[in-house]
Amino acid sequence: MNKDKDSSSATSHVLFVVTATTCVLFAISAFYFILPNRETWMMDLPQASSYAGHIDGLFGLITFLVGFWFIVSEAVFFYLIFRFRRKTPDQKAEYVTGEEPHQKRWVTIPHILVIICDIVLIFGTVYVWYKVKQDLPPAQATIRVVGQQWAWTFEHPGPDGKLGSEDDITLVDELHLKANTVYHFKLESKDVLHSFSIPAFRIKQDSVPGRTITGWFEAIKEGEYDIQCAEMCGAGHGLMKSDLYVHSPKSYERWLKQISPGEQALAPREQENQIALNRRNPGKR
Ligand SMILES: [Cu+2]
Repeated sequence: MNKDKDSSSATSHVLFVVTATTCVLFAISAFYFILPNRETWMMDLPQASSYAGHIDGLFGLITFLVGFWFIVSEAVFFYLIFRFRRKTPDQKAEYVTGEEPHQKRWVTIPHILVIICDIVLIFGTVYVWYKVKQDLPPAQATIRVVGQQWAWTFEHPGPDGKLGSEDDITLVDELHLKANTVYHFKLESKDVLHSFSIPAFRIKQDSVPGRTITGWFEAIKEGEYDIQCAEMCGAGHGLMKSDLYVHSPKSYERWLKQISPGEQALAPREQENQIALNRRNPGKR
């Protein structure tokens, strides 16, 4: 009988040690991978817009504050489990009302500290929200973005630099921007809700049928990035991937010259899709 109790208490000790070690290792590895390098913790996503660093800073702040309290609370939790474990086989659990002042302090003090952290987070959030979504710096160029099932159409200003004129360049699933230029985007939807998302810019904005939503971004790193729809918009939602090219001023001029002004050009991927469709339905055009 006593042997059984001894072995069950030994098992619970082993379980306790294994669980505690796993939690500690998990927390340490999470912090090891997350904190040293911001671009690493966002899974190697470059910070390609002027406000990407602000968004990442906010994520970092949330991770740090929540991570800190996670580690503290887990440490206290495991300490209490260990400290008040059953010491003799016939020991009964004690009923604690939690009404004594020294017991209430375990709730009130952490509560106040967590509320202070919340206030810090709210200030950070409002600051970043204002910067990204409410403050609209003057536009150096404007583009029109239209979502539909299941593609994005991008209208770029042509050589005259103005949107809504004859030389506009319309592309499907392909957007070209000039680096270090403040763009306003006019976002629309032809059918259902879509979400215009450029992860490298840290921007995500719903497009709503019947509304034109204005937003902004400034690309600060040249390169090729993904654009995707971030809202389930129907069976072909997964096909709504587009390509973003951020050019240097010279390469933008070159691209502008290459593409015939005013022509409704199909992006290469769209041409491929059309070819694939024709192959599948040879009779239909
Ligand atoms: Cu979608």
